[in-house]
Amino acid sequence: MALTLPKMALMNAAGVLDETPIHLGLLMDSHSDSVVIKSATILPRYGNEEPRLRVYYSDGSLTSLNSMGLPNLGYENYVGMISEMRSYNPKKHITASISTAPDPCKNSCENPEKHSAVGQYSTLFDAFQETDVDMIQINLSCPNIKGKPPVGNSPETVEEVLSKLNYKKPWSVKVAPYNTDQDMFKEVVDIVLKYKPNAVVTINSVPLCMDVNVATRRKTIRPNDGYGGLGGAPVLNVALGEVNRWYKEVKKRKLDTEIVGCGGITGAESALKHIMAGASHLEIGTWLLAEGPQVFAQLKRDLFSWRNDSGVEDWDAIIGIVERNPEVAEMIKAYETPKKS
Ligand code: RRO
Repeated sequence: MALTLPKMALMNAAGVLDETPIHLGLLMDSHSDSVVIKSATILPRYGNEEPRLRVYYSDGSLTSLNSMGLPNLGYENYVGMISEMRSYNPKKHITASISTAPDPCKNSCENPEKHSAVGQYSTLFDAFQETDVDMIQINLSCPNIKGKPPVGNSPETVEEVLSKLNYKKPWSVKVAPYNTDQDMFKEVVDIVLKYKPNAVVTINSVPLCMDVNVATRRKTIRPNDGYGGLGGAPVLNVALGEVNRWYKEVKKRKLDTEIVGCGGITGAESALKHIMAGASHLEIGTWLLAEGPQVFAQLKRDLFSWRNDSGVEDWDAIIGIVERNPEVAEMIKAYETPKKS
């Protein structure tokens, strides 16, 4: 099924302001084009111990560090909210997000099969497919489950999961940055794109990052020995590399899969970098956390005024333009290379 999203749709990054009905209501009222619901698991979860989230300026750059640990109300609660969200604003595109968790049955399982990664994703995917959501995002990249690497770090599990789902609605995958493991990137790209998702969302937060509070001389978050997922301005260039690499893989295979750029968008300039690298939709995380849902109206206004001023008639003309402009890239390189006098 085709995506029903207009080009250059703006939405919250999964996990930001999307866990409770009050938060979802604020997003429904915002100028976002889609509302993404917090990644849902089989059972409700409190998540990791606090403090588990920091949003701060690091030498002037808006940054976030989180080890939330998948706090969510459990899929049955979100399934129950969707018809109300739909009737509140019938035009808003709604995306459900799903994730596995360890011990979904709290060790009292009579049917362990059902609680394997495949079993969990299938249950969640089927449940949201029965609702009125427009898209289902399969989160393969939660970095913050103690002792459990993200599912997307195991190409075999990704294959097993994607091969078993019964696709009826538009769907996407949310992936981790693979910039430090080229072999894994190649394997995961081949598997994911074989199943022709409607969209690939890249990147999730950058795992195993840490911050230090200089005043207290301590790590700033508690779970996982202080390590968590980094977001905000410092991850922009990692995200641009990943958006561009996925974009090229999609084009190579002549697929319709769209790239949703996520990571380091804190204004129109970083958003335009994502678009020119290959993103046709954008997810906002840290900036939304810091400044609230008005960021969607601000970004939309600034992007459209840039497009007007630049005489760009439609977004397609500019999405992935860096790939069609190699000679310009060369020109810029020559211009920027410092010359010895
Ligand atoms: O809840 C989290 O700790 C979390 C998730 Br599920 C995710 O996908 N990405 C992230 O940075 N945090």
